[in-house]
Amino acid sequence: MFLNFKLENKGDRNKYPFFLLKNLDISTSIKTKISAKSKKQLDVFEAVFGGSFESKLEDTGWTVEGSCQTYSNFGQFTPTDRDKFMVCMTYPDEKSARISREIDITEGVTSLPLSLDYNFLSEEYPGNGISDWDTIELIIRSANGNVTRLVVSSEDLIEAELMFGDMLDLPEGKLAIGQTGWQTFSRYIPVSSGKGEIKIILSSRGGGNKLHSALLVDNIRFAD
Ligand SMILES: [Ca+2]
Repeated sequence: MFLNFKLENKGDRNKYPFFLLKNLDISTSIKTKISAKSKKQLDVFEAVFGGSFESKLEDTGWTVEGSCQTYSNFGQFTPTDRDKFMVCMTYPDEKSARISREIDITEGVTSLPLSLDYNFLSEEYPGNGISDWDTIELIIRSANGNVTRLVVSSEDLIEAELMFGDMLDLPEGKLAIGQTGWQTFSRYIPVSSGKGEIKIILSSRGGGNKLHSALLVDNIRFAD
């Protein structure tokens, strides 16, 4: 006979999940296995990680360099998860903007399913006649020093036809841009246990007009 129980925590830190077992006669032993990537652990992690950017970046442990902050809306763009999202930009003529934070990987975990939603906006778009290209990077450094670095440039995205021309509707007026639209990035990242770091960087090579480039990010989670 097999009995399967599913235990889930939907993200409320103040309510611990529990089973109430009553009048259950089990004549054989019960084996339990709580995976290192269990839903409960992931939700608790999310509650302290601030991956949905609902609070000020500094209040949830993110370190900010350059122009990155949380917004309820940016131009016509709104969050993909809950009420706020994060925007880094290189307005008016900065070379880079980045956020980073420590991640503490549980003993025995060698790979993390990392997902996030992003939209890359850039004035470096053929329709604008600007072509000095900007890049976005996602860097995960493990406690053992291993680094996973994923980079994509506006040039790569335009060549792959993954960026399309649009107008950014700012309070000061409309601005011609290219954008990827909201995309979900999802990948298993090799990690080692201990304290590592996650870093997201937007960098620009040349000058822009008004916006230069912006990277919108929401819903960083450690789940498929
Ligand atoms: Ca959010």
